[in-house]
Amino acid sequence: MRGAPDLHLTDEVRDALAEGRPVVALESTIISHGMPYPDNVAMAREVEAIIRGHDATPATIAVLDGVPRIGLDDAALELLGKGQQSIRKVSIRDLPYVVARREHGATTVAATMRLAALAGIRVFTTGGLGGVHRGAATTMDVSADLTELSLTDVTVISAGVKSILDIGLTLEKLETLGVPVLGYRTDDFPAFYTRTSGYAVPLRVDTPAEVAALMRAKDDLGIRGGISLANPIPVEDEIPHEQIDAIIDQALADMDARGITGKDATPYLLGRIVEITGGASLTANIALVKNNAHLGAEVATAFAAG
Ligand code: PSU
Ligand code: MN
Repeated sequence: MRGAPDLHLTDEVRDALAEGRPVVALESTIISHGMPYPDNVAMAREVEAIIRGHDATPATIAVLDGVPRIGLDDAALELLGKGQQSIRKVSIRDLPYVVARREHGATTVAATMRLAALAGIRVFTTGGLGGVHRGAATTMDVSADLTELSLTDVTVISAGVKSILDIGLTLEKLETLGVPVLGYRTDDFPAFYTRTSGYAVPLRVDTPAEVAALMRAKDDLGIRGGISLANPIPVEDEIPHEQIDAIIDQALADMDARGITGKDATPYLLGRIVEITGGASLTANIALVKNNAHLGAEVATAFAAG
């Protein structure tokens, strides 16, 4: 018989959890594979500061030398941000591999959710969720983020799903998987760079307390799995559809021309969109991640208060 997983929690995260204080999980694929250096490290630090500003405790999650880390120090953020291609992108299937080989790994939404849940953290904020890729009818490329949302009791705050994915199919898949998809103060499901996607949000909430109440109701009903809370990018940071749609189409065409598929698809597309927009997409991405951190801290606080 094997024992409990060997997780390493920082003292501040361990203390906060033991005392029932709010803790917010953060992922590391966004650091190693979602943004260029050094903006990625600056973003990671700012997001932690925002969460601390709400009197909540940030727990950025990654695997270092095979040990799942719940809470990272500054040197670890720098390592993950600078390492980029030398740091493996770790989704659920990759977790046992990097642990067994004592490698470093930057965790996706799916892997971060699983490690957060193992540590007892219920709220997680990020930028964008993975989903059903365009053309999935033939490629079958559907992010493990979606299956993880059906399994693991963590509320994930994102700015919705960007249109590098098939937003309609992603929402259908989440319905099939039984995942509550909540729009925060919106009736239209947000599309990451834009506040609207043209798809109605399945359920709407207007306060962090409503999200916390829904989490408790789900627990009481014995319904396992996560919640997707979609928080639109602030109006002033939005990139209009007229601008971003053509750029995303261009990035998708470039990806196909280069034959890039599978786990490399999302990082390639994000990087290419930053290139084509001359950095404007990165500015928007950082703004929405920070916006989500505020909401994540509020939700964690409301849940801890219950
Ligand atoms: N979307 C973003 N930035 C990101 C990601 C998605 O805007 O960094 C990352 C997240 O870690 C997400 C992962 O979990 O990409 C999804 O990858 P895949 O599609 O290979 O499952
Ligand atoms: Mn994929």
